[in-house]
Amino acid sequence: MAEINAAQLLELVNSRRVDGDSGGDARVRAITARIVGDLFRTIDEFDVQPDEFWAAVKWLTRLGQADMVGLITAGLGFDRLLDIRLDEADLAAGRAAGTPRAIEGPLYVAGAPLSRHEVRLDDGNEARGAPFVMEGQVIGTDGQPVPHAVVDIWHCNESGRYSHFDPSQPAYNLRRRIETDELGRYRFRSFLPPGYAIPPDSPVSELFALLGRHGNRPAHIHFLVSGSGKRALTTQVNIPGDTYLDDDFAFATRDGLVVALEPVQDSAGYESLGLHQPFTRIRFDFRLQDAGSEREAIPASRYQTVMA
Ligand code: MBD
Ligand code: FE
Repeated sequence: MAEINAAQLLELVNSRRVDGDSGGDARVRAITARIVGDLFRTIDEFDVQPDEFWAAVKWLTRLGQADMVGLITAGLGFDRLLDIRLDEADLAAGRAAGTPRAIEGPLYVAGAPLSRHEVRLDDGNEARGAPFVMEGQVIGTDGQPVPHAVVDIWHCNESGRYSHFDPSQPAYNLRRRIETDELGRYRFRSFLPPGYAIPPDSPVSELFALLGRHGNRPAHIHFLVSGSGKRALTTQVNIPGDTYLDDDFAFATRDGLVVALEPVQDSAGYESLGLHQPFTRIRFDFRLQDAGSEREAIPASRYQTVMA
């Protein structure tokens, strides 16, 4: 092959294929071509040296080996970007808003134990911090309750770590699903989780140090809510008062999702959750849009490909 310059190389990389004009997938080819072109230009513009390039490759390899790619996508804004784009598409389509969506994050695990109406996420362990109850209804954007909806809940432990990804915790620790009652009601008891911090001494913390950024998330609880004929909703609530409420490394704080904490003195009616003492309550209703298709109603994690 003849000697080629950088522009000719890029053209070759992006035009090669085995089957004449028919090989491969047009969309994948086009997106790959754009990304490769952008990186060629970046290397040129910043005069990236071989040692820098290979250090970056090594970093990506370590990032994948540590299963931390999902932390980087969140920290560089991609997760929130996809939500912003979905919000814009909803607005353009005139779809009723309902409870705002918020990023799933990389720490969801499907198949959490399922209970009816109420559950304790803290496994009856009283030593896990001040008790709190979160309760409310799953409703439609018309305000009508959604009976037998499923509220899938996950939050971190006292040290800010999530079960499954932290092998020291029991399976499904602080992960539960609740099926709402005939009035669409759910309630659960737990402790108020702390915020999250990216693991120190990790590929993620290395990059964040080089970017001069912190890797903290404010205290939050995740939800994946679904119900018959409704669009499945992935969201989070934030607990007020956190230092990082408006400085989330994942940019996920949203109006309407910062809940109020209500002190409750009288635990009457909450005995089935083991409460005989004052506790903190969060009241929150999940307003679900109508599903536009069967696919939209399926409570799928972001990694699942759902067939229509
Ligand atoms: C989390 O707990 C989280 O929710 C996100 C989005 C990223 C890292 C940790
Ligand atoms: Fe989280």
